[in-house]
Amino acid sequence: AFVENLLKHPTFLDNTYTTKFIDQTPELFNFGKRRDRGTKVLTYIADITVNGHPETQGRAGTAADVKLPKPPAPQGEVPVGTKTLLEEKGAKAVADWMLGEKRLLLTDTTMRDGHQSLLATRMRSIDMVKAAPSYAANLPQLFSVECWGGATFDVAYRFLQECPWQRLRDLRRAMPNLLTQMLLRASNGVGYTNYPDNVVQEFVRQAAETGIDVFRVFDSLNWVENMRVAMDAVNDTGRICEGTICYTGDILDPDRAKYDLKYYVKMAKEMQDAGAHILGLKDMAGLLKPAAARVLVKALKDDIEIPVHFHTHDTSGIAGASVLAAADAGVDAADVAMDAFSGGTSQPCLGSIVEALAHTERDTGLDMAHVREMSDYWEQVRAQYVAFESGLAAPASEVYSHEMPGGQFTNLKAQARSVGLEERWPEVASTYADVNQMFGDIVKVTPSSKVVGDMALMMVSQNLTRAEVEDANVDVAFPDSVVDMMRGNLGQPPGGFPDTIVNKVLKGDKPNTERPGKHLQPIDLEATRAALSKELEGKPVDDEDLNGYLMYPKVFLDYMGRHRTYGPVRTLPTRTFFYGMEPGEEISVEIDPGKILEIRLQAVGETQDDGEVRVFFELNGQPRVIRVPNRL
Ligand code: BTN
Ligand code: 3PY
Ligand code: ZN
Repeated sequence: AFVENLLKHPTFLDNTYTTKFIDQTPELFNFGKRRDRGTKVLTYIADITVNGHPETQGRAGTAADVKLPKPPAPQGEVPVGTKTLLEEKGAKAVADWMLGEKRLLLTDTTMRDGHQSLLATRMRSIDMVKAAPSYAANLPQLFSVECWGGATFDVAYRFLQECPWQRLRDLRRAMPNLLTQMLLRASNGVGYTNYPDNVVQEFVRQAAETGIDVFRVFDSLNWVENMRVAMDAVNDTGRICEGTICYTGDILDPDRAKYDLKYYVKMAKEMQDAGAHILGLKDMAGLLKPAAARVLVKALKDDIEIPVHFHTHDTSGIAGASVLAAADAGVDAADVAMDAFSGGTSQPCLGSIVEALAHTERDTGLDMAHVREMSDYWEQVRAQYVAFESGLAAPASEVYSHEMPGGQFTNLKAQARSVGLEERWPEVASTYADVNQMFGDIVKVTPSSKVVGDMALMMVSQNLTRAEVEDANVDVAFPDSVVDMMRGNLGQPPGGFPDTIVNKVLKGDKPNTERPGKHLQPIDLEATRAALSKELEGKPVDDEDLNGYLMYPKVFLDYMGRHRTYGPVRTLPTRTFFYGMEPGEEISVEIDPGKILEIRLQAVGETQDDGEVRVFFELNGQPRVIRVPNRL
């Protein structure tokens, strides 16, 4: 193919060939460009079949475990839902409607926090988009479907080789009557550090345009000052702003007085004054025990006028009781995950909450037959991702001592394992709690939770105690993320960071205690678009791609590079994506709406002298041979 490209190149035909020609003409190597998408997708399948997928290698699970999941059939016409109300009457009307509902309203988190917390965020779009029409038709009583934001944005590009915007567009189209919901880390966007204000604003604008209705906005240090840019941007779109307080500590414990009832009620009022239509109560680690939930929700309902939406995690096994206590105290909405994606570090079980409240004042109105059908589908979906299961087999009451968020707990455990600290997990957990105290007892949620985790792993691996870290005479090499946070680049926690640790980390440098965005220059969006287009060899850059690049420049470019080689691999069944194909196997791939590729793997050849393997396919009945390197 190289020679073919070379011979056809206009410069070569022109006789202006020089020895520098190859160096100056990198597009010669862009074989991808000249290939059709069918060939690209076959190349991907061939590569995975021969070499395996780097993400599933050495993990539990085989192709034989994985069957094609079948979603329940949508019943009848698409009924009116919450999205209909937003479109007809606006965001404030949705909030007023929530206040008037007797039912406990439910958000289904399966497509976001459910798999983020249980399967390292690895659920692929195709498995979600297939379920969406059944959600629209069969579960119109849901308040919203959380399906975007948090870690899903990054993981889509980085590990799943798919575009998060396309996922949102496809879900939006398939669920026209339901509110879509995302998790937004305020000035940290869907990333791990503060972005310039105009990047945050542009991201929110695009998310609304592509399909988000409810924006749950939180700050990882509960700093209201640092939430206004994102909240204002949401309100500018006319969509629903869920201004969110993150819950930590224990309001019933006099020893944790920093985060007491007064603290939360005050922040809730600030959220209301800042323009929130709904108050989010985000218990990311699952620390809000039932008795405390009753007290907190009652106080919030007494003192603020906007509806309250409760989010928790079932890490300790008791979150269902907290949701029921909150419902009893008058909470307007709660987050739950479909049965097969619930429990453990995920949300409490949707079906069980529906059943628990049936025939009571807070009856959710959901149809259990449809819930069960949908959960059956999700069970089949979950079975496709065994390679990403964390192995957490039972409830973990230890969460009350370390306070790790649901999404981080199993992740940090895996990280500890990968650096050989598996047996020392209890130390990692208690050091995490020590680091929290050393940092002044802070809210721990992405990205602040990652900083605490980085510090804890470093201390355990280097056998450092808190006293040693704080000792001015002991030299400590702090992780970059810790230095960044102490400089003030994630903002300020209530009361600020303690001087002892700031001085030690910054070696006497002064931290910035103002809002980080105040000091970040706005990005020139059009110049960035032009530079990106050049980087992509002239490919036009639309607003979605520009926003992807602004959040994650390197991750986005790597994704685009692979996309040029492998094409729209998001259309492959999950089993094929992670395990390739078996000889004799046939799959159908809808590469475009209505355009279906029938792919049959005939045989895999021996590795040749040049290290390549020929893989024999039939594509829509025509024989095709693809050569891929054997990299094993
Ligand atoms: C990923 O980034 O890990 C997922 C995308 C797939 C990368 C492809 S899989 C085939 C080829 N082999 C590799 O090791 N990487 C690429
Ligand atoms: C995220 O930011 O991804 C979270 O889920 C925080 O709880
Ligand atoms: Zn969560």
